[in-house]
Amino acid sequence: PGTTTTGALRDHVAAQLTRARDRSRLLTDAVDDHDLVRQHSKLMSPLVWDLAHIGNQEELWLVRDVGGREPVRQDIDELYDAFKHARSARPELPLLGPAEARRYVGEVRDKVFDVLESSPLEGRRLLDGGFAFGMIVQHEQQHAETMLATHQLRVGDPVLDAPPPPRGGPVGPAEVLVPGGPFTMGTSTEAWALDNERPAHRVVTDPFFIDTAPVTNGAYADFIADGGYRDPRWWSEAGWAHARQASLHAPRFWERQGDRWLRTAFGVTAPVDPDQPVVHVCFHEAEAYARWAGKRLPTEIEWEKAARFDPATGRSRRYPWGDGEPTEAHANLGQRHLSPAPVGAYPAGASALGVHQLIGDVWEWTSSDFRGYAGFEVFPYAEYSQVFFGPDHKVLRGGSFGSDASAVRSTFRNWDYPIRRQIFAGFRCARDAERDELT
Ligand code: AVJ
Ligand code: FE
Repeated sequence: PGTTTTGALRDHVAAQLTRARDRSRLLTDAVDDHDLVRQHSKLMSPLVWDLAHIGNQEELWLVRDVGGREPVRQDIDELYDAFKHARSARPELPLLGPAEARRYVGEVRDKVFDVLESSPLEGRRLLDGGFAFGMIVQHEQQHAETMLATHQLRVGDPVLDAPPPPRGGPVGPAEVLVPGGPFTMGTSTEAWALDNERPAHRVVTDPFFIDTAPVTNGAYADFIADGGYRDPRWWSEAGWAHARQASLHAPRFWERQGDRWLRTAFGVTAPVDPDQPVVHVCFHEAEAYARWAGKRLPTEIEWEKAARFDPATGRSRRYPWGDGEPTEAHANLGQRHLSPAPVGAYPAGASALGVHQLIGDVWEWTSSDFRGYAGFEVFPYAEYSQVFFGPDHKVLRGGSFGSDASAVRSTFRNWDYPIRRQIFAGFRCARDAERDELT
């Protein structure tokens, strides 16, 4: 790569770092100091912890490792190590205060721009294609989504604002047939892909049907009205036990008013929009709905095939719509709106097979446990992915309205416990194709 391409990459990295920081600032400047330091839910860190943790990760990887510079604040590493203190315990720690945290992340960022100026962006795997910088951009954007989830849990007057999502539209048939056979899953070429997305590998599937759109609030309300939460037939044993113990009866943030459902989002209470994808359901609720509907959740293999496989060429695309980066026309991403968009709002974002809204709107629960692909290699640290592999975490795909475009791809894998619902998670259904349905 010559100086021009390196220069262009450097500009790209700088722009992405700045965009991520603008968002962190928006999310932390929107509330007063009291709201920054307090705990809005036991499931979440205080916002001021997320902010300084973002700076600390950036310091560890870009200032110290890539830059080889002296530490900015080595004394606080332990406070902001996510493995040292549970989220619920973080408010009691001697954290940097709001002003100190802001000063700290600013100081780190100044040094990072200096490191970026002199970094060759090649020569070492961590630097190739700007990977280390891309990893830190994605880390900040992932925490921005987490901070957005904290805002959703915060009680009080609205402090965030965004235009409503675009109108819905037709999506064609309710489900499409994905042909059986091989496709390429994962990636070995995407510069900023994280270790768990690698390597690219061939996977063979049976033919299956997948819903063209995520399950809507309206459809989910039918499940509730049909007594879905009271009927153990639809639930796994673990799901039923959890639903009873946690008194689940509707998605989180829904509230019954007379004969209709209201939902509160970012401090605003309004009737549930029947055409928007359902959000804030846990894996167990998604699984129960699917069984009630006579279907099942897709595996993550099926989800990725529906998103990437182009039957005309046999190739896997980078995104459902092709290889080009997401635009406003393709997907509801980046907190541009404060809710999922109604079904059919993104016809330009449909996959080759005609599946809509795979990227953006809501994270989609899959039936798969989080595991490394064959050939998985830890890179650059085991605590990003590997320590979470196993049966305790379920994979989610596609990103939400709160995910930034830099931190979601058709290969991107998110994971969480099957009981979690504070994340922006919904789902779509799939089913096996019967022999007489194969065309
Ligand atoms: C990939 C969203 C599960 O928030 O725990 C942030 C991302 N990793 N800091 C998380 C992450 C380290 C991670 N998830
Ligand atoms: Fe983190």
